[in-house]
Amino acid sequence: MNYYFSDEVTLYRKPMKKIYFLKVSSLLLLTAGLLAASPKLTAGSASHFAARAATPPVVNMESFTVRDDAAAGSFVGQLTASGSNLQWQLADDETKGAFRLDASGRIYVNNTTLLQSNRGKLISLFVSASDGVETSNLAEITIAIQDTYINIPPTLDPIADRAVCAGRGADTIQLTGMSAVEPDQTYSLVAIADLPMLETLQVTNDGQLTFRVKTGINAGACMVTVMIKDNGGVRNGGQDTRTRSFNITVNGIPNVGIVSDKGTVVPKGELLTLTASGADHYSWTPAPGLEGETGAATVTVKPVKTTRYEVVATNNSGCQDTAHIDIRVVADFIIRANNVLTPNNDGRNDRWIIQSLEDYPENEVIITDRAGRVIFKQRNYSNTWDGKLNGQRLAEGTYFYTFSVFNTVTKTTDVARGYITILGD
Ligand SMILES: [Ca+2]
Repeated sequence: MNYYFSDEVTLYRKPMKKIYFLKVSSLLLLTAGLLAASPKLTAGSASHFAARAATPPVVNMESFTVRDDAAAGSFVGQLTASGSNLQWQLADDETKGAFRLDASGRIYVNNTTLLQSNRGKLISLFVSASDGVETSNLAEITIAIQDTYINIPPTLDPIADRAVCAGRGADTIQLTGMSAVEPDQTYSLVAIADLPMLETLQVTNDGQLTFRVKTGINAGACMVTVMIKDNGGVRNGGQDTRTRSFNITVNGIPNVGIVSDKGTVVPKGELLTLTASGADHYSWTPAPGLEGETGAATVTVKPVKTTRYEVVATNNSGCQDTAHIDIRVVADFIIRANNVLTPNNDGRNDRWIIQSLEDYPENEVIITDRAGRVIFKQRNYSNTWDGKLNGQRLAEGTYFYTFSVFNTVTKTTDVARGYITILGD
């Protein structure tokens, strides 16, 4: 057997291929051992031997390319070497199994997963060819694994425009349709607004978009753009992003007021008209004394006790506010006075006496008979009426009084009504 090693053959090109170096070291040791044992060989440099007889095959240094999406069994290339009746062997494969080499020197794709995991790389196979007598040196064959991957852009459903009412706190939109498309990819979401109208704008990767309009912004609109980005890259014309935009419109809330045509302090049974303003639609809340239509700006109420009337007001943009008005019903006004007169000057019940009259300054007394004729009328009454008209005693019977006094607290006139019976001796 004759062996030939040439200094010109660089077997191991890359520093990373320590494993091959080790293998070749053992190969060299093995070769050296064989050489030492052979009586045909002359002494010489360990790496430089002269051939005596047959020439071993020499593998042609070739490079091949293969697409990363090639199917298992796809033909990659045919190796060539000098010599004939060659038997080929694969000594090592940098991909640990993406390729196989048949005995005739044909390289095929062996494992697509390994092939794809090496996409974009230039990998090495180490091969040798034997003619049955002589075996070639190990030769490095390089294969460029083309990266043909085209990333499909991620998906995100369109996002509907959103209208919000000013000063209403945070709002949340659930985004839908997020996908990187390729199952081995992940994605992330970001959102930006084109105008500085939002105090917060956040989107989580599960699609919860939250925003809050800045305090003090009562009207306006901005456009929010959401971008989904996957990790598939953009090489070979692929796309890794998609954007969706939508508008946020801020509508003002109504400034609602209520007025009463008779003020807010009324006597029991008073009929009032309440009118709300500041919005486009109104809905009065049912309450005692509120009757009839409750869906108009104006309602009539007849409270029998102090009552709060509330209205929900909505403007045409759908923003609402509420307002209320408290109608205070003053209690019935009662005076303490004798309701019997015996005008005989005996000192008892000779005059109509109102107790604590000094508490009612600015009063007026009117006394009528059954027919409604005014018998007596006096401003600032002083407990003097003696049941007489023009100095003559009135006929026995029932007479009616009206005692009016201006209430300085309620700014209304309190009226007490009752009857007085005039008896004879
Ligand atoms: Ca994708």
